[in-house]
Amino acid sequence: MKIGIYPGSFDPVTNGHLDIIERATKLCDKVIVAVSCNPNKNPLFTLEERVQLIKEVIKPYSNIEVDTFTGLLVDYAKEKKASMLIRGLRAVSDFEYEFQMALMNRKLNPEVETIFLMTSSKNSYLSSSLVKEVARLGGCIEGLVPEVIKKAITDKL
Ligand code: COD
Repeated sequence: MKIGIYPGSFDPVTNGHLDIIERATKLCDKVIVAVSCNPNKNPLFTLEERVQLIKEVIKPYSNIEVDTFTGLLVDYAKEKKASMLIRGLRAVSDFEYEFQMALMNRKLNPEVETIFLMTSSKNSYLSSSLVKEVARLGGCIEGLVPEVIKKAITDKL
């Protein structure tokens, strides 16, 4: 069974993340969306809220799990018997960070391969941070996140 892990902060999940999740389900028998516990990032949504929101938006799919993890991603991948780490790539600015992380993860555990999925053009400018900033300043986030996430952001702010 091919298990892929899509790790991230997902604060909150956007249409860009969802597109990657959906496409990853075609490459893996099971996709685990793994939400990082890193508290240093000062997230808008708690870990539990982020998990719950992802669960809401992945309801139509049967081969996706949502989980949380602490510690090293490669250790979590080993524990879950995953052979792939799925990451999304937007502009060149993502590349340096993703490249460094992929090489470090491979050094830590050569058994796990990082697979990059190129963003869809309609989502190429989309990030959780920008969505939160636009919402905070009263801008329209219609079409950038699923309806349930839009409501959660509005309620939170
Ligand atoms: N289109 C396509 N892809 C997108 C889009 C979009 N619009 N928006 C985001 N993405 C991609 C990102 O490029 C990323 O690949 C993924 O979606 C998740 O994004 P984020 O921002 O929610 O998550 P990150 O990048 O903050 O997650 C970082 C991790 C939590 C994965 C990382 O810090 C980690 O692995 N931490 C665990 C500790 C560890 O093992 N450290 C050593 C790593 S070498």
